[in-house]
Amino acid sequence: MAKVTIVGAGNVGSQVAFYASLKEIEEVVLIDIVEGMPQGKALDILQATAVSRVNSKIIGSNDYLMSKNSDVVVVTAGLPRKPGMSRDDLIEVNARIIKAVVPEVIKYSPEAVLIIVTNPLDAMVKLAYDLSGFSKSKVIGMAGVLDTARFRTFIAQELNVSVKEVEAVVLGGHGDLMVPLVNHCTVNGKPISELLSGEKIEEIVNRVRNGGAEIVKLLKTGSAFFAPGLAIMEMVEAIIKDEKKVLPCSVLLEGEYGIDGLFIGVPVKLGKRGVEEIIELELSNSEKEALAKSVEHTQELVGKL
Ligand code: TXD
Repeated sequence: MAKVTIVGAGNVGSQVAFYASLKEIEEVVLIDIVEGMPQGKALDILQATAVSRVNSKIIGSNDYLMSKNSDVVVVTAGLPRKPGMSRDDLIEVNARIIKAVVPEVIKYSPEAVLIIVTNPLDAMVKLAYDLSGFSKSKVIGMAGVLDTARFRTFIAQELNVSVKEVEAVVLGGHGDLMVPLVNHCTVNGKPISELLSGEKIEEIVNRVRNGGAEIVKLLKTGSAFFAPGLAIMEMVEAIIKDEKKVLPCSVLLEGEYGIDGLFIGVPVKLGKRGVEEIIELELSNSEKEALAKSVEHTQELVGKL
């Protein structure tokens, strides 16, 4: 059975801990620098498991010792955006936090798979990978599952169909240049180009690209956390249950999609060993161009580290 640690007990981290506890993962550890806060949230979650009548062990702590020998460590420590900010504006402050967190994590869990969530995502996961010395299969960024869920939501809303019938995938960096793959988006197996006008599709693609900012603007304090929390949970489950599920994640590419040395969102097979395969999809010329733009931007961002 598995042990999962979540570093950063804020909005996203505490959601992940909550979902993980309800799924009866053997041990869930929630860590934060704020004294008392992870302990308080862990106690609250533990009492929720009593309501649900599930047996989970959940511990809140300020001490990384409690994370010892985790199978998966999720890093959500870091500042979220404020209205008007881009994810990239967080690079300096969050790089400092990743530099403080990753050495502590790897000291106690040298065999873990790391899931990085902190923004700007593709730069932070690259930084975590460099700091960890882990193999590339064990350092993974979460963004694509969330961006894909946003794409599916908007398509289902527009066509008034069940979201279960919508299949989609979003590639690229987790920023305004992300690439929702229109040619791979289907409803009940039918391509969306047969169901929606070109303008409507473009409108939806733009809404997906700005999906995070739309929520930040509404919330005024903080950013999205329910969908991100569940998206992380899907990745955690795929790993600890060795599901071999294909999910879009930010991973180190070494030649795949013509990209080398950068973490970029692409579909990967997740299992016990982390990233077990990178899936290369056939892209149209316009999708290739859009991906190249997103990659170029990520490259610039990583250059600022
Ligand atoms: O798709 C995605 N990848 C994302 C990313 C989706 C949603 C949120 N995304 C990013 O995750 C967001 O832009 C932030 O950079 C992180 C965390 O977002 P969250 O909404 O959870 O932020 P909070 O509520 O402010 O929580 C951050 C917590 C807070 O409790 C801090 O005390 C803690 O991080 N923190 C630390 N914990 C441990 N160690 C250190 N050094 C530390 N610094 C801050």
